Amino acid sequence: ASVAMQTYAQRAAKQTNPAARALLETIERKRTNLCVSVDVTKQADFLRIIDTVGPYICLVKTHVDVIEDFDSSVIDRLQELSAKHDFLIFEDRKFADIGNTVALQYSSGVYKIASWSHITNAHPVPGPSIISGLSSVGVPLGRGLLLLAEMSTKGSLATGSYTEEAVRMARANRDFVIGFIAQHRMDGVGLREDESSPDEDFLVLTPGVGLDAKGDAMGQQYRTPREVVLESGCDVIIVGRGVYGKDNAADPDAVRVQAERYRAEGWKAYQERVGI
Ligand code: 5BU
Repeated sequence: ASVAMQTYAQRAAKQTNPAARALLETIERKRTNLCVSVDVTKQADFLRIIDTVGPYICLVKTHVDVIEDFDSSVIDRLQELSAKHDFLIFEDRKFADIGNTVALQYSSGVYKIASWSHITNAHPVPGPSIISGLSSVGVPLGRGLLLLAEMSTKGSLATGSYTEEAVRMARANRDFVIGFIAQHRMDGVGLREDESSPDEDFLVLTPGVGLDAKGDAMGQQYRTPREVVLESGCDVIIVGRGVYGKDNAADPDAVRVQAERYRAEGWKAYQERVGI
């Protein structure tokens, strides 16, 4: 069966990258393909939202550089919540520089991302050297990398041959590149005429997911969990404001209700896709 028709458990068993395997196992164990993106600026809001959505997610996505009162205790608390609720961590850093620089940005500085984030991502724009730089830090730690093959925004330039080249770069670095941030499945994308279809399983994590809005005032575009998982074959739905609202202080009950709702929608779309 094509990868899109296999269960998360079947796919977990075949993964060689530890972060990819752990993510698929977590999805299967908790029966959730929901990743919540927590883009808030106060550490108390950040940690409260994560504690509330924890039971319903496989993965939390962070932008730690937007937290105004950041200190290293935020990471300690985040790791405690990851253990308490059984989810993985994805810092959405979108690296985009030369190999030497991204290796430093990934390992060092204030955030030391590689030391706590199971998964991170990079723009393919610099070419394969960005993967070499990041993998020198991430592979020894058992981390996984997603390449940004497509974006959810209006007018995105990541289309066509750019997307195809991103997939080729991933195919050449399977020890570290576990998949993509994209809007569709990428299996077999970018194969040349003389290349046979490889037996490959790339994870596709998809932002730009919302049930109540079509977009925002700054170019974001939303599709439903059903469109993303069932029609486009993506594996994980990434939801931010759809879960915690525009108001960071939203009460935990409202946040919990939305997390349960997106979890249920995402899982139903997956079950329909694989026919279980
Ligand atoms: P939202 O509140 O659900 O719109 O948040 C979406 C999150 O996903 C936000 O953190 C973005 O930085 C991130 N994102 C995105 O929206 N679209 C993309 O193509 C990529 C990332 Br890549």
